[in-house]
Amino acid sequence: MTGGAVAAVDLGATSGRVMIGRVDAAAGTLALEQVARFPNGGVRLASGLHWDLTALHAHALRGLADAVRTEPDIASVGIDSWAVDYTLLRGDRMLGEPFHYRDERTERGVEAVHATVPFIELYRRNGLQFLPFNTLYQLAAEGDALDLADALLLVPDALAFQLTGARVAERTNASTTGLVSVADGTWDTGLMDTLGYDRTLFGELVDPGAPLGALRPAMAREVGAALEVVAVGSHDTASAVVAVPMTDPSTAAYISCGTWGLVGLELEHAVTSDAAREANFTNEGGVDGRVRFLHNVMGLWLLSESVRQWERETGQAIDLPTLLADAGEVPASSVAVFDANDPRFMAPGDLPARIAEWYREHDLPVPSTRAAFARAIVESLAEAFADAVRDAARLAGRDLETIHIVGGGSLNRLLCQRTADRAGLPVLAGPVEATAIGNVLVQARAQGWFGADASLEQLRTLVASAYAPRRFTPQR
Ligand code: LRH
Repeated sequence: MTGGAVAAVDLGATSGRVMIGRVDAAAGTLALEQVARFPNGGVRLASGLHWDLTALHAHALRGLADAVRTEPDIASVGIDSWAVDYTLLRGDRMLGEPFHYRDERTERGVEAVHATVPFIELYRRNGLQFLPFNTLYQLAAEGDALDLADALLLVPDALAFQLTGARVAERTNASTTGLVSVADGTWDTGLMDTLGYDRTLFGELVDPGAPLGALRPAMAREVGAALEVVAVGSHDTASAVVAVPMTDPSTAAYISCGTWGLVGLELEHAVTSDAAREANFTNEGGVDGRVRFLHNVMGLWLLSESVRQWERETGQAIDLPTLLADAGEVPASSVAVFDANDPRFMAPGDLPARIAEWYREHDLPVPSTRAAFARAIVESLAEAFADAVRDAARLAGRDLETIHIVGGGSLNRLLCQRTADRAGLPVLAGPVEATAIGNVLVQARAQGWFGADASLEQLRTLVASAYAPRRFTPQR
């Protein structure tokens, strides 16, 4: 058999979806059908900002039931989500909803961890850029809950556990915890010991493509079929990178642009030089043991959180396409670029006020209209993207010819064009659903539809033909 259908559960910070992916490797066809979409976001509880994993689980079950009704021959299910966040379990019970990586508690954790293991040493061991919410910092802020727990599962693993009973740690997402060795991709038990984290909390590492088992009987009844769950690149960015239609990864950069803009390269070997550490570049685990050498840029969060604030202020919905069209009319030269990566922009709340504060501190004019604000955000993101592409090329010693933008940001033409202009390289935009496509393709390969040893390049050839990218040529 060279084809069939699989289901992808793809959870993003603002929404989740269940998609059916239909693949025929021999015929060279690939198509996605969205069967469910549901909202996601932070929920404030007495203990801080959390995710509502229980609601996501319920939505995933309903979505899978819709998928089975639409396509009774679904061969398997794969789950991906944002990185770093986790649930603690005692037996089968979840010890509360996972904390959201934007919760402030992580600050305490950073101090505690760095007091025990300085960042230079951490980087040598795990190769990760400093992000205050990396799992190892969150754990240092857990307190007593850690003593009660007997297992820790990252979000996609936690969902897979609820569905199947498997307690595993998928490797690409595990690489974002800070507790996996960059040298060999296994749990760094020495680091766990030093930081006082019980090694037995962490599940067996599995690779994308590994079977995780069939739905528990109670779940199968709700879904209408005992679907098999298969590990994929469960870190959404790892799945997205699978679906970047790069013909030659040695001359291409990618930007996986959604809530975050993940800007970097796919490498065969990690780069953990002093220069890479100083530029805060990360070496996350990719599918097939590739390295995702990248830097987190704040991403479309800057735009969406600003829009949320304006909507809160006015009580009126803002139409994003109209706002972006208006932003396109504002001359780029009339707005100053701000530092999109300033940590003050991370927390939810009044983002335009914090951007205005940044401008005042730097004696630069604050944009005077919403359209000008939106333009400033696009220009600042494009500049941060171009900078990160230049850094990546320099740090990895590569000569780049193209930049691929995938994810929601690939629909933002102004952002794509301005990134091309500011980087001086052509941008190839799309596919928008790269994460779900990567999830689908890793399952399709595990089903044997591509032949057992199909490379990522073969999968990407299919992506390029099914979703021809839109080209943006640099204008200056
Ligand atoms: C993007 C993402 C990113 C992580 C962040 C927490 O969704 O997974 O790769 O750094 O969320």
